[in-house]
Amino acid sequence: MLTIYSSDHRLHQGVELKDGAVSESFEKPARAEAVLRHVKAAQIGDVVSPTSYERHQYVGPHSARYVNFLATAWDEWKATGRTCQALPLVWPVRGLPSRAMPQDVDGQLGFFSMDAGSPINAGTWDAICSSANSALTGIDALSDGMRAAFALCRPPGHHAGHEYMGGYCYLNNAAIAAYRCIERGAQRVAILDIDFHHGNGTQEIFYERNDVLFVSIHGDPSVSFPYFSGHANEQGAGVGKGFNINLPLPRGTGFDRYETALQHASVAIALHKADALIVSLGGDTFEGDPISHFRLRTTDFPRIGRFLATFNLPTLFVMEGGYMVDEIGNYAVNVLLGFEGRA
Ligand code: OKP
Ligand code: ZN
Repeated sequence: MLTIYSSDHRLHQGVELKDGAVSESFEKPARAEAVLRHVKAAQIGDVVSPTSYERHQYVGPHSARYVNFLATAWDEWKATGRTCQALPLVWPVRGLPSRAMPQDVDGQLGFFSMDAGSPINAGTWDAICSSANSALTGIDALSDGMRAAFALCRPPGHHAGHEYMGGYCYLNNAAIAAYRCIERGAQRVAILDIDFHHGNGTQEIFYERNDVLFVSIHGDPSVSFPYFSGHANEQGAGVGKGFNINLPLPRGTGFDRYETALQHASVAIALHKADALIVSLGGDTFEGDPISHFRLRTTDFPRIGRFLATFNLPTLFVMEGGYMVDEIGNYAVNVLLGFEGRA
């Protein structure tokens, strides 16, 4: 399987607010490096750098003004005399009357975010472009006839919505790939999100569409991030009604229950008659993940991969979360090896 990876992800190293203090983000460069090491050790296939794409490839899934904000926020922040990372600290929550875009960067940071989990620094824009471009390069390989590819994206993307960043995400790599897939001629695409966290951004972007099916298996949002999205009754709207399927599972879920959800997902994906499958792949369903609450074991990951292979679709794997750095590569690559029938 072809892997697409750029070392430009290292240009982005974030902070997060944890236990009342600023600390190094769980979403750090060592994650992608660990996955790359496992890709090489398992000899999963060639590793190539992403092609570069114009910024308009991100517009559609995202608004032009949001993409422009991401591209310019660091310079705007720097121009105010600050050298620390830029974090949002105020949000237009329900009850506040204005939805007008503020003029200064502090206001815009809140306007274009869902939480303070996506800091912006000097290298963020280049890193997030390399991540999105990896997904675009992967989907182009599929459109050219390849059976499967692995976009080793970092930062992740599935929490990023049409006009907001959050949850370590900025550009929604899977959604950008799905748009491209349709641009390249696909009629229908299915996105299966198997990161521990609900892919709220991907859900939002395709909520009113019937050509892109979104199915997500994740921790019940009543007790898990992102809290405000991911319930089973969010089923899509307008012509998209029925084309958004959330399968929330309780804390402590192990493979038995997980497998039942995977089977539900596979039935929906088969009915959709998709031309391609995009898998938002997280390693944070593992029992040892420091910020997640499922209990999948090492041997469960190849089983997931073997099961996904039975869908018989051109498949792009897009890396999302997974925070047990020493192990994340192991789980991600074990899904791929299972998919290829090698584990
Ligand atoms: C991103 B992905 C942890 C609080 C939660 C955000 C989690 C984002 C997960 N101290 N922070 O879906 O893996
Ligand atoms: Zn996650």
